[in-house]
Amino acid sequence: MQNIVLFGPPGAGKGTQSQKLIDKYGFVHLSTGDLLRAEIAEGTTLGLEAKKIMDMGILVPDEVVIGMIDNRIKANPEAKGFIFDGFPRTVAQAEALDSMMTENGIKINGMIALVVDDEELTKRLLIRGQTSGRADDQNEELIRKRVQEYSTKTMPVADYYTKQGKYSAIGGIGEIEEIFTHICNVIDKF
Ligand code: B4P
Repeated sequence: MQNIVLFGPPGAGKGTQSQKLIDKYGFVHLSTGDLLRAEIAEGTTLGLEAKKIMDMGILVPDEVVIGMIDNRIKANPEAKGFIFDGFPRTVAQAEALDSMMTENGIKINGMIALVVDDEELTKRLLIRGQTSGRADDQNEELIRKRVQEYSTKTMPVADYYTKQGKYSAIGGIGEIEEIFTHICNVIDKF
């Protein structure tokens, strides 16, 4: 069983590459962004609260996303492996993930970080915003807020995995297929 954390700033290609990894390796995809958007679409209380926060470009509270991930791990006892996309986004979430893994007798094999500069991120998200209908992709100021939130709260998660000897970085600019090949090369060595 392999459990991978796909890491990177908003727009780095995590969702894009996750889809390809699921097709190739049969991982169960756990994207906190997708789980939150599903709650919003269903109009749940959690979704209504999360929408307000996401539309401000800031992170939703740790306990909300940790609870969602915990439920999904427990709901998939037969999984060949999990791909964590957009989670953990804070050190507290990373610690909670380690506890959940231990509790379920599994572990994180490695974190793969997609490295993309801020200018390219802004460009990609504004393009996605033209068709995605996502309020958080439609305005440059909000995108900058999300990137800033990533720098202050999420970047320390990379150090957390580096200390465990589990961090690998990959250039996230270029052809999607080429980046995918680099990711697979790292996974195949885990
Ligand atoms: P997410 O849904 O995780 O959104 P994201 O980071 O913007 O998406 P992603 O990075 O997967 O997009 P991709 O690069 O694939 O989070 C949204 C919000 O939810 C957060 O701001 C936060 O409020 C909340 N949230 C989620 N998880 C949370 C957590 N754990 N804790 C607290 N809050 C949380 O795609 C971007 C675009 O780039 C696409 O259009 C794609 O086509 C394009 N692209 C991809 N690769 C490319 C390439 N190589 N070249 C050119 N374009 C490329």
